[in-house]
Amino acid sequence: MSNTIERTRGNIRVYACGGAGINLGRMVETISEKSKDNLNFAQIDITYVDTSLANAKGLPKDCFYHIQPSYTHISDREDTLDGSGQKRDENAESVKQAIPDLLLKHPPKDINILIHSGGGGSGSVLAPFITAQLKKKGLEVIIILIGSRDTLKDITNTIDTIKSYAGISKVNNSPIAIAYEENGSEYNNSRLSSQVVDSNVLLTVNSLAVLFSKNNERLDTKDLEHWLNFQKVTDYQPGIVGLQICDRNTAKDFDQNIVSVATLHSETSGTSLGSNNIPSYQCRGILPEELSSVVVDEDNNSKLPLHFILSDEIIVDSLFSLNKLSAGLKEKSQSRPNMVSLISDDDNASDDGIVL
Ligand SMILES: Nc1nc2c(ncn2[C@@H]2O[C@H](COP(=O)(O)OP(=O)(O)OP(=O)(O)O)[C@@H](O)[C@H]2O)c(=O)[nH]1
Ligand SMILES: [Mg+2]
Repeated sequence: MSNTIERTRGNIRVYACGGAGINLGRMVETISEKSKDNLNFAQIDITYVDTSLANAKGLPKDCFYHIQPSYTHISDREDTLDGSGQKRDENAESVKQAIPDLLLKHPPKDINILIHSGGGGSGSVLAPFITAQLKKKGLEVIIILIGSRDTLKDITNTIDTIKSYAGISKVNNSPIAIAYEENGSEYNNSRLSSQVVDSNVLLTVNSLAVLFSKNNERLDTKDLEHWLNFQKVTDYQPGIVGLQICDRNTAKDFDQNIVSVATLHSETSGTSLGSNNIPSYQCRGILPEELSSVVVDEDNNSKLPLHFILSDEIIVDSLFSLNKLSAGLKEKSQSRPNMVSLISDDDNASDDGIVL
């Protein structure tokens, strides 16, 4: 047995919810497999949850939780659920009732990451219900939300999902950090493909695994608790905040209001954000030497420090722009004349609607 002090390894539970969550959870599993024995990364356990089996093929049975239908009377019992078809209230009651059992079988860890889409009808309800339960227990949660503006339904579902997190934050008087990615969002005048979104999600989970490894010198659990629960150490009120991870180069261009930041650095990199944007709270940890040496750009310059920024502007800006788009689309559909009836009384349709 070693007679020196060692810290225990941090651990993360990923709840991969709904179709997009499951697809991304599978990718996270592949990358976390590579670092499964590396103490510089938190250990990641993934639970896949859905109302449907459509995305679950090949998953180990003990990692997948299929939401079962809720019923009050035995005669009301349905056999099984098979998706929500983008209707967020379709299975909401069954989802709500399943959460305690889900959390018993797949218990939360030090930090719980929920990955899901906003546009669908299952992950966008599952993840907020799980979050509500975890927040009630005072546990730490980070959301990775993939929004979409493909259709008006995607947009309104994404809006309602963001609003759900605002509601949970309010009810629990506790902040919720959301790393928001958007399929097809405007970025440098081009559209972000879902592959780019996927790789951003993987980078986010991988970086959080390093941040929560418990192996960054000078950074302890309380520092990270205060980073996420900034109301304990700043004048900011709890609410939803966007999480953005910036390195030394990208931090220079970050121009939104910073509420709190967790920074990983090397002995020589310093911890500054390199801008006039001074956060209300910053906690700092030294990245293990083995990892510091791989965080470099094309010219072999260190990209450290790495900043995990929480901003109250990011997520509100996204919500504002989705709201604007949805209002325009709704106005357009409502201004269309009523659907022209193709059948008149003269057509003499039968009771079945068949015109002979
Ligand atoms: N980036 C990314 N987006 C995805 C992926 N799979 C689905 N999406 C997006 O997620 C939205 C569809 O939501 P899903 O997650 O499939 O829906 P769900 O949660 O399973 O809900 P229902 O199928 O309606 O019951 C669409 O906007 C897709 O573009 C993926 O692998 N990567
Ligand atoms: Mg689905």
